Amino acid sequence: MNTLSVPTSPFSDQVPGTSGLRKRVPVFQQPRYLENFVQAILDVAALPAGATLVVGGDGRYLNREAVQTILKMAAANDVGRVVVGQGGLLSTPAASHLIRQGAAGGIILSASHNPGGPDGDFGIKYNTGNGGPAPEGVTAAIAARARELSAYRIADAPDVALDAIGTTTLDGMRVDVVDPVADYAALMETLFDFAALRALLGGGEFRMRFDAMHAITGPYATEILERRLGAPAGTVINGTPLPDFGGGHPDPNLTYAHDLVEEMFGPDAPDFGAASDGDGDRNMVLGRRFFVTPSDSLAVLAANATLAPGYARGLAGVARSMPTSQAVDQVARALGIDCYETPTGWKFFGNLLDAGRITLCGEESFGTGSDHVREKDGLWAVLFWLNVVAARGETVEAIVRDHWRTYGRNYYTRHDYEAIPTDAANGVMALLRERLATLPGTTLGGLRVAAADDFAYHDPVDGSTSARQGLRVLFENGARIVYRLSGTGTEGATLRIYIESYEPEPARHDLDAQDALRPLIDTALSLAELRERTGREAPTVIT
Ligand code: VG1
Ligand code: CO
Repeated sequence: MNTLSVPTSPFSDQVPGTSGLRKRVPVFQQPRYLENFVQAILDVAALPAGATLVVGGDGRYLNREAVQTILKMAAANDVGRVVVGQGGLLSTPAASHLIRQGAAGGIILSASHNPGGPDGDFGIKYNTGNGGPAPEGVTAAIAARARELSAYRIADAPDVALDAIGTTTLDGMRVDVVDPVADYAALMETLFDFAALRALLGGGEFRMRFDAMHAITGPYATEILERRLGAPAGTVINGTPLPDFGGGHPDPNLTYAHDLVEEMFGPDAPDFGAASDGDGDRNMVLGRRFFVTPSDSLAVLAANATLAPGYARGLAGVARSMPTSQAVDQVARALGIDCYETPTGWKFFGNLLDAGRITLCGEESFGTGSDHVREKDGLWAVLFWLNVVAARGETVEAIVRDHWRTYGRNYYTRHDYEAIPTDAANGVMALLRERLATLPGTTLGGLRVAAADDFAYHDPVDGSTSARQGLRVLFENGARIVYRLSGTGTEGATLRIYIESYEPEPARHDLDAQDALRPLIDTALSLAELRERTGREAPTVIT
């Protein structure tokens, strides 16, 4: 054993946010920065001797170097075995699945939808043995440990060859370099009707496009959609993962997935379009000249779940993050199942999934998932949609419009104000907090306020409470305005304003969401004194 104990001192900013520690690449390039955080993770994880750890990332700039460092530190900290994706690559859902195959935990390297490259973002997070992001208690313990570190342990050993599949050893620790796609693809085959999907995609009539945005889902989508399901070559675009995502912003929404959006809204649009994000856990689904909001997507999948073999037995329950629209609540009511409302971030779904209380869950931020893993899963959602389309023999647009007729339409939008000065953002939130108590019973923009609060979540499984999870203004007609500060940004503060209204009347289902929500949007801006306090005239991104 050639273990070095390297003296170190803490960094003041190693506090995980909504999904792990995300910082700009130069921050992670500081000597000892990554090592400190990894040591804090390993100390808190306290894996039993000989345990297995899964390691992999979305391939962004620094991924390879970070994987080598983590392997050497794992060896020095008595980890028995590491399972690592070939080339150091693993999508977040694939990593979750591998952890669930018997590992004690995993370290995932990703900053998800944030840009990559030398000036982009990098990130690292710890997932526990259930395959899910560490719960708040664990991330808080990691932050506390990082604040008191005085040394880290690392093996003085050569780099591991990551490009060839097979087993090697690193200073006594076993390292299995595995195909990042194989196990995940096999899992998908157990959930969806691959015969029906093959008939749909290989039949020559139905055309789809999948935009991998030069991020991690390229190899997964190519293997599953083109090789296993027979979609024509070229179905997957931007399919080669690049360390800087080709200079793009690997965020599957109408703003950043421009190649796909142009084609899907163009003259010869395919029947189905989809995109995923940097680490493969988000999804956007489009029909021909038709955008499916992530909130609607969750509701439609819940309503049609039994059409997919993996969900034919029905749903135990569903959950959505608080800012996600209440469309899925309508479906749960109709099905007579529970619907849970959790804070933003996938880690809050873990207990509900583990306890068998829910089968499907999702977030408005293009995240949908189920109990098959403990992360949201981009390609899974796309396959689920294709399964529903194949089973119903209808277009995406027809399926969604039919859904609205049955359940009503939840008009929904999110306005992001990115990179505003932290003081201004905090000022807006403080003002709103002050105003909350005075709002119930008053009328704003013609609507009566039923309740207003700072959302707190009481986990029904472990009894923990998570407070200050977003400010809500709830109107009597079911409309809502929600304000939150992002916990994934790396520059200034990002204020997110989520706006929703419910429209049961089919004759009014054809409006553009921005038009339908305009009065509420104006109310949201004036209540927050947003223009006055930030100088911003318009949001940075609208989804
Ligand atoms: C955002 C989304 C949240 C999501 C998180 C991680 O967090 O709003 O719903 O769970 O990103 O997704 P925030 O704190 O910036 O609002 V990913 O695909 O970036 O891991
Ligand atoms: Co992601």
